[in-house]
Amino acid sequence: MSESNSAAEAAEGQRTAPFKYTAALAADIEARWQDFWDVEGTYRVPDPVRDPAVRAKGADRPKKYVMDMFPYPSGAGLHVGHPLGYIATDVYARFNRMTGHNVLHTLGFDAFGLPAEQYAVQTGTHPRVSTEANIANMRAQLRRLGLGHDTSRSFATIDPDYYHWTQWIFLQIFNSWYDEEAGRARPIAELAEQFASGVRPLPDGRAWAELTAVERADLLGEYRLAYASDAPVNWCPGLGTVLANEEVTADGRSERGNFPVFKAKLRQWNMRITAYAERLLRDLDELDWPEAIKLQQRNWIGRSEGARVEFPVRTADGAERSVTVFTTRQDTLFGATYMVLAPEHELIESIVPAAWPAGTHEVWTGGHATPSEAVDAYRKQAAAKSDVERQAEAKEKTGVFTGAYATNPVSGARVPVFIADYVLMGYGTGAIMAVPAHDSRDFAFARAFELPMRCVVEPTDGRGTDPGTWDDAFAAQDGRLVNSAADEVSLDGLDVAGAKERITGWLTERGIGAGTVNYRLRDWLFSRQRYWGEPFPIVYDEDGIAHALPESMLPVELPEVDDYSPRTFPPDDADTSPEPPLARNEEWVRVELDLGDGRGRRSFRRETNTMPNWAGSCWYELRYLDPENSERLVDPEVERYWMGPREGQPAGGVDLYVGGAEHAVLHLLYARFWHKVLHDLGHISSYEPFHKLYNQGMIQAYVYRDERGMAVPAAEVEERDGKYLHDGEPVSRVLGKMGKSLKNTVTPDEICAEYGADTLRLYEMAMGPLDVSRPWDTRAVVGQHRLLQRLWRNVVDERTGEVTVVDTEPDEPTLRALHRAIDGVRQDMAELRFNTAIAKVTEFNNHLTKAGRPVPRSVAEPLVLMVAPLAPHIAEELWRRLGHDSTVVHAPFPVADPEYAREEAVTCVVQIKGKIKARLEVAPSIPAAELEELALSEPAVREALNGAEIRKVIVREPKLVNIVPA
Ligand code: ANZ
Repeated sequence: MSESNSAAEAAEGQRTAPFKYTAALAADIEARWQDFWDVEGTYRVPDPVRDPAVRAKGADRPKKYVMDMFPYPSGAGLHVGHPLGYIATDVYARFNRMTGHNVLHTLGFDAFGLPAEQYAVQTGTHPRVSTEANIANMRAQLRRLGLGHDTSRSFATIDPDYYHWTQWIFLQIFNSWYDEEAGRARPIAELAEQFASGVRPLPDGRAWAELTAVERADLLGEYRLAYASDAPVNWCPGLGTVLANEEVTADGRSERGNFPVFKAKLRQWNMRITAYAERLLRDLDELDWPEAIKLQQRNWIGRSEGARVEFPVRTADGAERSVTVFTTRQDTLFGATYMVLAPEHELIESIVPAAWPAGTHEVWTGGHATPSEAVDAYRKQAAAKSDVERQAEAKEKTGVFTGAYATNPVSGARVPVFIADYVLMGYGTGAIMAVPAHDSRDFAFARAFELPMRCVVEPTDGRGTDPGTWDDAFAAQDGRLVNSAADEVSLDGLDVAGAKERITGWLTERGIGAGTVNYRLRDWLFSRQRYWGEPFPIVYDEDGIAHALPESMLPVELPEVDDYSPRTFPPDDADTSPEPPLARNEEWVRVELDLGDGRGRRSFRRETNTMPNWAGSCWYELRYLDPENSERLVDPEVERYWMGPREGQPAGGVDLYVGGAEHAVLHLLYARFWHKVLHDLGHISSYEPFHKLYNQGMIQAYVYRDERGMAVPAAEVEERDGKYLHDGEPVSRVLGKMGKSLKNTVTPDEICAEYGADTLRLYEMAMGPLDVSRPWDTRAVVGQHRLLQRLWRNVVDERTGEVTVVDTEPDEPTLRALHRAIDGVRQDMAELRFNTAIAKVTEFNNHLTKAGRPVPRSVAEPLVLMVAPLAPHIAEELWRRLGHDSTVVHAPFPVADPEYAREEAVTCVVQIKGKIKARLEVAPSIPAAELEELALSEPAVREALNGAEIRKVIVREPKLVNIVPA
């Protein structure tokens, strides 16, 4: 539609039908009701715990807590793809309000993070200033969509009132340890007490009283759920910060900025999420989440059952030591013909001899004169690779002999010890027993290094037991054990499971091994060298001991600095270390405080790292419940009301959480972890944050590119005879993301201006099933606008503006159509099938249009009510025009009369070889399979068949089934 055209049309329309539903009328209606809802506080969620009046009235009303993954307030604002999920949750929340639920729905902002900080670095604008401006802009964009949020509960993670509690939670985690026996977190003070009283002996056998303050702090640090350690971390000199594993790409670069990332030993904060591995895994079973997301979490946690086995080894100076390996195939112990340590393994230094042992194979030495030379060279080479590169299946196996031998504990064989990069330090024990006959990587390595192989599980594919003749390892676990007998123990003849059990028992008895469970999950690196994040509530004393600040000193507010950027370094200079921006503000860093520990005022240095931007989103579901509470993070009774465990939701949690599938592991795992710690410490009753998770699809957009491959503005592309032209030149079209750089952004503001928010909402919901990605098509939006125009016309006279409904009784077909629509729409809405709900509303509205006006009030009203969750503004307007003086938002959703909702039955004839044997009354929409089953179980049919075998059944649903016996 060209502009002049639509303007002319509008003028014409204004003359002939001044009360037609147009963009102008929609704009008027929408602005008016949005203001009204604001002023009236229509969406304010009453607090049923604190407010006795509400409690009395709403005691029997079920609650519904609906939540979106909150947005990062980017400077670019929203495009039409962003609100897909927000509209969906809004429709769902509105539907639930109308079906008698006490609904909590609001939206905050996840506002710490890199973009604002980078913008600050570039422009000198304080991140708070730009972030708050972005939030204001986004709020305005969202308000225009008519989202029924309780805005009084909204907050941003950068609000000191909010991060006060983020810091408070950090303190709870810091001040806790995981008691394996109790299976939960407990206050660290209780552990210190156990040490002090002797109930729990110290690992090194000393008495607690003998320990210095630093030693005590170090020992407790080994247990705390938040702890500082010198672990190897991902250091990115180009960004000037360390990164979590998840922020590093498969080829070892930073996700953001694509700079090289190095492994460096730095003192950093970590969260002991690994303590919760088993519970994070187990409790997935209690959640109503997409299987795909559960699977990703399971894989991320990566539970492996196996054993630890000790292999004796002699150090270069003759001392007896042992290397512990982790294996999932302890049954193959007799087949372990060599060992591999990760290049970073700490034992290497002590076992490398001065010279190559006599008879060392030439390929084992890598051409180096001495073992230590070989090991040093190989370690350097390995340090430059990412874990993913190192583990690539297809990669040629590299490594080098350490010059040392270990002993296979069961066969007594002398096995050479190698280092190789396919063994990772961060997994298991960083050492493996290599079983080339039954592990493909070991097989490839053994072939390359001419190492012996021993078959210990008889192949079931007929290849024989001589690995010398094989092309690959026999990794299947369905064979029987062979070549696995020693004086003390034999596994021969057992199956793999039996062999695992026997050998594990044998190892355990001798104290040289034990069954164990290993997890792929790593502790969570929790500090960043950034400005725009939550400061840690931690100070260090002169001995470098970390102290938690007392609660009364929270929040620790972000101080001002002159320069927001962390110091960055040449991207490939690995020998650098991070310098956080907060460290530059000496006045803030050095403090004199009385921590209330009886030691009076002392000098401290503040922690200058900040928390990663995942922190704020780890617990926001709790703060929406009680956003103004200045005494506690959330009142326990309020939490119990909204999130507590109940029937069908044993772990409790938000009733519906909608967001993108890209958050499958990080955010959702971190949030689950924090929630569990808070639960263990008695602060909340639920032990999972999100009961039901739903991933909405993406709104995609066409990207048009010219011959040079440059994106051209999508809005300027014309379609002619199935070809796409820009400035007369042909352009290609592919489906992609929506974004500024692809020049295909459509904003909700544009669509609201052209059609109104109700049309936009309907269009987004009608595009397809919510969990499926769909291409945006601006030209199709008008279809939903026309639906609203027809709806309007069924109630309001376009020329006079008068309501046209009448108080006559609807005819029977109309009643049937109405109740079928109500029945279907109700089910669809409850199951988030908004596209089919819209189809049913459309069908019914068309029925009314065809049946001819005026429309009886008794069908117009339920129609308006059915539309209300989807298009709330027009529904509110029509509802009021129909004479109601309270809001449609809380009006009851219509209930179908089963008498009319029942589908009229049709008669289906059942034939056998073309002869009619029975007649069935069935629903017209009966699926073929169901009809077939019904026909076959019909007594008359069974009698006629008399047990004969059936060759074929022809179903022409709903009217015919023809059975052809053999
Ligand atoms: C001997 C063996 C024989 C193995 C065999 C496999 C097959 P998942 O299932 O992923 O836990 N492994 C252990 N630690 C490793 C490390 N740090 N880096 C690389 N590989 C490591 O895999 C466990 C198996 O991966 C272990 O079992 C070990 O090889 C290897 F026929 O031990 B196995």
